[in-house]
This record gives sequence, C-alpha cells and structure tokens, in this order.
Amino acid sequence: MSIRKRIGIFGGTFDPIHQAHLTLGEIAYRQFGLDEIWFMPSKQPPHKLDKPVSPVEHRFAMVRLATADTPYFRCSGFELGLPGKSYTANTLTTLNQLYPDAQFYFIMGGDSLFALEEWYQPEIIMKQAVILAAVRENHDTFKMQEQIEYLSDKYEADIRLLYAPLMDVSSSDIRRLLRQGKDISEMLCEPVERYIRDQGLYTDKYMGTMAEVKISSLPETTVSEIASGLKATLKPHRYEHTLNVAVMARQLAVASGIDPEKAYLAGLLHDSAKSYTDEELLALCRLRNIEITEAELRAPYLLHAKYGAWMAEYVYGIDDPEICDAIRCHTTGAPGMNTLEKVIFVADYLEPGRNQAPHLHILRKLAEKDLDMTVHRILQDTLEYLQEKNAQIDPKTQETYRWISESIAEKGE
Ligand code: DGI
Ligand code: FE
Ligand code: FE
Repeated sequence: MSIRKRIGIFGGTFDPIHQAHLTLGEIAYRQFGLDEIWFMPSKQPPHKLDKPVSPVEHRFAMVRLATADTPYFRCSGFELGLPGKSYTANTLTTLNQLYPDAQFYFIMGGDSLFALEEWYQPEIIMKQAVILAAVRENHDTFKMQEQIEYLSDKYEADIRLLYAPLMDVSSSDIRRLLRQGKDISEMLCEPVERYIRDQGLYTDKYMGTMAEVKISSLPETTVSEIASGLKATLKPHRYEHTLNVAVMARQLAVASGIDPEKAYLAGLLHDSAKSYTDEELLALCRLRNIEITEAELRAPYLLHAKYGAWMAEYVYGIDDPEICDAIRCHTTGAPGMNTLEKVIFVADYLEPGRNQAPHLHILRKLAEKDLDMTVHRILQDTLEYLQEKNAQIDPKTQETYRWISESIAEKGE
C-alpha cells in the first residue's frame, strides 16, 4: 500500500487569523491523522467600501506568525501564486497536479455543504479532495447527515464531519472589539495580537485609509513560496541545483547588465517540471495543448523545459513572459535567444554543483566576460557529447549552435 501524505487545506480571508481557526486546524490534524495543515490566505477580493478586507501582506504575515510554532502547520501562499480569480476547484486541481503523492482534505464550514453545489465546478472539488465539514460538537447534525448522503451519492464524494468545540470567536467580532479598544487577547495568539497593535490594524484610522492602501504583490513571500513548492516536489539534489542556478544566474545578470531578480526567478523555476517521468511529461503537454515536436517525442525529457515554462506561469503565477521564455529554451537554446535566455542556459550548465562536463573551469571564467562565446562552447560540447552517446539531437540545438556561431563571427568582423 502506498503511504500518501495527508494534507489538510484550510483556506480563508484570515482577517485576522484567530484561536478558533487554529483549534479547527488542530482538531482536523488529530481527528483524521493528517500530516500537515496548510493555512491558505485568499487573494485580495475586489475593493468594496462596505466590506473592506485588509491587504494580503498583513493577512499573510499574521497567518505566518500564528502557524510558526506548530511543526505540522504551514502558512501557504499557494493560492496567492495562482493566476486569475481563485476557485477552490482550480486550487485543488493544481495542488493534486503538483503533489501527486498527497491526499488533500479540504476544510470548510458545515453550513457551506448546503451551498456547495452553487460553487464553481463542485464535482471537481469533491473529486479532488476529501471534504471535512466543521460542525459544533453539540449541534444537531441530522440535516447535515442528509445533505452529506445526498452529495455523496450524487458526486461520489467523501465527506466527513469535523467536530469542533463551541467557540464564540469570529474575525468580524474581533475587528469590532479592537475598534472599541476592548481586550481580545483570549481570542488571538500573542504574536498576532502584537502584530495588530504594532501595525495599527483595525483601528478607525486604519479602516478610514483602506481605500488608499496599495495592494501589492508579495515579492519576498512569492520567492519563498516558490522555493518551498520546489523543495516539496523536486529531489534534494535537483532542488540544490535549482538554487545554484538561481544564484549563478543572478551574478551573470549583473555582469551582463540585465535585471538580476528576474534571472534569479527564472533560474529558480527552470527545472520545476523535472520531477515528472517521460510518460507524465507527454501526457501533461497533451493535456495543456503544448506542441510536442518529433525530437521531443523521441526524447520526452526535453519537454521539462516547455512544461516548466507552463508551470512557471500557471502554477507559480509568473506573469513575465521573458522569464517563461528563458525556461522554455533552457535545454536546447533557441536561435535569436536574448540575454536572459543566455544567462539561464549558461548558469544551468556551469553552476558550482556541476562536475561532469569538460572545460567547466575555463567556461566559468569565460562566462563573466563573454556570454556569447560561453553559449557557443557549451553547445559545441553538448553536441559532441550527444554524438558520442548516439543520442537523438534536437534540431533546435543544432540551429542554435549555427546561429550563435554566425552571430559571433559577425561581431568579430
Ligand atoms: O535539466 P538539467 O539536467 O539541469 O539540464 P538540461 O535541461 O540542460 O538538460 C541536460 C540534458 O539535456 C543533457 O543530458 C543533454 C540533454 N540535451 C541537450 N540538448 C539536447 C539534449 N538531449 C537530446 N536528446 N537532444 C538535444 O538536442
Ligand atoms: Fe533542465
Ligand atoms: Fe537544470
């Protein structure tokens, strides 16, 4: 029997996260023998004056503080990293794609069971996760049992009741009490309470300026979320390679006068699809309508570059096409490749953990001085290596080699 990791997903606005949230997570963890609970703050909803929601940076920071001391709790920016509007069905589908060895348990309020059919693609939600419906311990659950039976029959859903103690705490109460200057220390964990005080959240003054608060993306947390996503999916040596490529790409970018942080992100994500087998890569590319060339059909591992570009955009929420392009051509190169693409191509080959290829020492010195020459030499060595191995050579690798040879010759004239 395979041992699947059991992960509870607890999404919400968490404005702010409070004791009842944490208790519910704790109970789910115990009652269902889960391995981890991921608290997932939701994206910023469109700004509404009557229902203001604190900026996602604050909500995320509070969840991070509240989960820090419990080893099986995790603050996850997964949903924040997905493009477009958040739908539970999409989030769960993507989670299952990214963590094929996990069984997800989706935590929701019991009352929501009666509205679940109106959610976006309820059949997908119920297929992708076990549903844990929270009910108060002493609550009469007869109606709910009926609804569970109905949904289970109709959707082949696996729905279980999550018995939570009666706790009279809600985020809106907490916000109101804070505005009135009341003591709410019982309802929040200490670091969250301190954070709210330090940042002056939920005071009248703060609510009054909500409209001006800039809703920024989360650069640092995005990077750390990407890194933890990669760490969870890649083998340790591959993850280390990824970090090495990111760091080296950043250095090369500085030397070449392009944006170092962009290079870092591209380096970080370039091999994100490396955890898939050849069969999986073929299947996933077909699923996403990604074109598969003859060469890729014969050597499907080449597809990790294209599929990695897809994952960067749709799984990790990278909306910069240049980053995705650099990932897409990192294995074969591409005629006409730009500086960022060259930087990733070179860093991938030369990062300090690599020790198999010939001429590494010379090439590492050359890379800081002449990027084009380095790309040229790497392609030369790669083609030689592939010929020796009698491997199928992707015409794109050859085209890139011809192109870079010509462009160096032109430069020399
Ligand atoms: O994913 P990495 O191992 O970090 O590096 P990569 O994406 O550059 O992949 C390296 C492998 O890809 C290496 O074994 C050489 C191979 N490769 C590069 N160009 C071609 C190629 N394999 C085939 N079949 N055809 C190519 O044109
Ligand atoms: Fe690669
Ligand atoms: Fe690589």
